[in-house]
Amino acid sequence: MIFFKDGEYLQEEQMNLSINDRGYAFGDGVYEVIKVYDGMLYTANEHLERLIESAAKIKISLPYTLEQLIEITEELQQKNELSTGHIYLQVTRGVAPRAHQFPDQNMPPVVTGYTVENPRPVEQLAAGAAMKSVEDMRWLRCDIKSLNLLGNVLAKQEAVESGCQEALFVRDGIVREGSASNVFGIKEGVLYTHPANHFILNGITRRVVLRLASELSLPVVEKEFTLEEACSMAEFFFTSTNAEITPVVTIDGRTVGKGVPGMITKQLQKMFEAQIPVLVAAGQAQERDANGPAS
Ligand code: DCS
Repeated sequence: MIFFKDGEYLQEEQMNLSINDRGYAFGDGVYEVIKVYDGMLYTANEHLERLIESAAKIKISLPYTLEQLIEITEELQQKNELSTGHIYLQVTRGVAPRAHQFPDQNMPPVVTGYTVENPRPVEQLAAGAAMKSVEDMRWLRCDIKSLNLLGNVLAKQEAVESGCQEALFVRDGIVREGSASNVFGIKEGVLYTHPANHFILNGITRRVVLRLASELSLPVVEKEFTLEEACSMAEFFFTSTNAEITPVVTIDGRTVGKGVPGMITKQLQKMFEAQIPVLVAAGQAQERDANGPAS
């Protein structure tokens, strides 16, 4: 595995991270997870723009332009021959003796990255998942993709311990998002999701789903809804870079809709697959094979 650190591509044993890295001491940094399908980056621009935005929101000035970040991401994919999986990029405020305030001198941020091979979760995409509601105890800047994930970690653990695949954050009675995903409900032909404000991360997959809904002429309402309303939706699903569009079949053990992935959810999954360029190419190849050699 080849890692990226501050402009260099290194073997694991060459990776040298400081105990005084503010990411390690305070979780003082931001990160991104970028999907790769069959060796091709998916929505990398959006992810890297969000990385720059997240860094700016916590007053870290990234030492790379968007173009340079794309180059780093591509290099990591190529050097590790990553087929299907993701690229993890992290930026911390840098290295300085431990003190809460920003370091006096302008420390350069520490930028690191690596790749992870992982297949699409095809079984869960087909069968659906169970969610468990958890009190949202995170801070109020959930729009920042911060390294501080304690609230998310504890929520996910609670969900897993109850035999669920994902946690459903509820704050002030309102359903916000998953521990590492956004959530959507469908009722009477309308798609509902939480507005993109400081209570949630505006997911890149969320944005893709909103585009697909508009292609499908599916009305979208971005507004708050309660846990009770979530449970009474005809269909429910969560979205993320790795989970794509995962149907939800139960919330807190209560059946959602018919207790199987919903029709519109399945339609959105199909459209999602169709817009992954490589899957489109593979589909066309299959069609060509079925129709005999191309003329
Ligand atoms: N909300 C939270 C809290 C998340 O952590 C994530 C992604 C999302 C929503 C969905 O965003 P994307 O659609 O842009 O992925 N979490 C990343 C993570 O930590 N691992 O994989 C994705």
